[in-house]
Amino acid sequence: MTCLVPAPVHVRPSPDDSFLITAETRVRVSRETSRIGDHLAETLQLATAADGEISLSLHGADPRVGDEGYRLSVTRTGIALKANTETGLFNGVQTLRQLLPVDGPRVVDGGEVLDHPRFAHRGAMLDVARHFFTVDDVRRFIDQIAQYKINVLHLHLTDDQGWRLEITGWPRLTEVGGATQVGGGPGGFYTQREFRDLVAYAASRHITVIPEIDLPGHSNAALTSYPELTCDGVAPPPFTSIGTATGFSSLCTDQESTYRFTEDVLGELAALTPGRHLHIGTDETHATPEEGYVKFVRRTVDIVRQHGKQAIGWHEILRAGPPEGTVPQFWSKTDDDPRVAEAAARGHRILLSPANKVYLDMKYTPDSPIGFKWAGYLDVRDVYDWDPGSHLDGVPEHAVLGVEAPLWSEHLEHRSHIDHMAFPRLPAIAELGWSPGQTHGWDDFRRRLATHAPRWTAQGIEFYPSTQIPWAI
Ligand code: TNX
Repeated sequence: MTCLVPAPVHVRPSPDDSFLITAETRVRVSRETSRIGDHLAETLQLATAADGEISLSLHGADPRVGDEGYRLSVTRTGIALKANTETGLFNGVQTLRQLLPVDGPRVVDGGEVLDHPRFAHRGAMLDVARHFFTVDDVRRFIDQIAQYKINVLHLHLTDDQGWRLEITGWPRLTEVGGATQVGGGPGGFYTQREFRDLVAYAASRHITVIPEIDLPGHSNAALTSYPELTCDGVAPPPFTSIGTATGFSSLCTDQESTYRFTEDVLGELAALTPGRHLHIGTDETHATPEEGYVKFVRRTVDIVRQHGKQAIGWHEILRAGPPEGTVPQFWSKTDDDPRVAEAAARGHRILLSPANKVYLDMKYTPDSPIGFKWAGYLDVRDVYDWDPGSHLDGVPEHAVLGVEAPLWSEHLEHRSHIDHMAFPRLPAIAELGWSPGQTHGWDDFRRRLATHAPRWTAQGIEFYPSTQIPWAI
């Protein structure tokens, strides 16, 4: 029980009380717990039954566990998992999986765990625009992150180098805009059906998808597809370079055709998205005149609201003075941003993705084979050792919606690159989002993290063996 990541709120190990799972062990389920019970039984390759030693229950959980937490108790005679919701049970199952040895007899450490999250939003972002990743790649990523109690997958679906989601009213977005990527490869896109399936797959792992359409900048793929979105009516050529030069493209904010486009795209996106949030980008708009930016963002936030959703934008969105309920996603390297602090004081919840702490596309060290370094080298300790509750001046813990780790894909060509950049850093960031501040401690964390390497290997995750982690013990 002392190897869990993220660290639980309370753990009371009782080593003499361990439980041995055998082929005869049954998962006891009722009608209301059958979905999670089936998931657990499948994971452990056990059968379910009306009676059994491993029980799941939606009654009698400690009220402290809230909507996402759980209570797990392991004794010599069985394992009992209690929660108030299916999501709570799912999170408890992830803990239970970590209590099982990777191989050998399936002895589960005895004791009690009481657990619930620190922040509501514990996210990972995958950029499928710069390099396209297939539905299978994304499913695999979902399975990887769900184990660490990450509950949001933000998909960066469009950028200068590619448009990755079918929009039925605007087919050239994917026919033309989806047909390439960084380096000039063939790119790709998700049909609406594939996208719905992905959203449903994530939901089965209790993960909400937040789709991002990056507007009005980062839009070269759209402009290439539809010249009427530009101010001069001339379609620019496709952009396939790695492009640290960002912010050069913009939708024409003075034309009504732009707003018809935005309305159609966000309308279709809202219909595909069960979650509350649509991400509208709004970052790095150096090619958009300020007045046009403010007008565009206000209208676009309004469109999102008319479709019953709330807008998230990179924190530049605050320049447009968006209404309460709009979530700014902070991504700078500074720990002092007066505009973000002022928004927090006005009641906005802030999503934290500080580039110098959680950008998973940064190199670990100067020797890393891939990645940027503009926000610094980020080894495991750099991403772990900071406090989201006091990181930004004037943004107290209660104003923090959560923590999200972006994985930009300019340098990521294969799924093994996702593995390399996300592991072991993403579990460290997941712990910042879930675990209470008083469990935080580098020495204990690195010891716990080290024990996860055999799990990753068993799952085929090609992680980076950082020299900061004592892997051998
Ligand atoms: C900045 S963060 C960007 C992305 C790049 C990333 C590379 C943000 C809102 N914009 O467009 O991919 O840096 O690290």
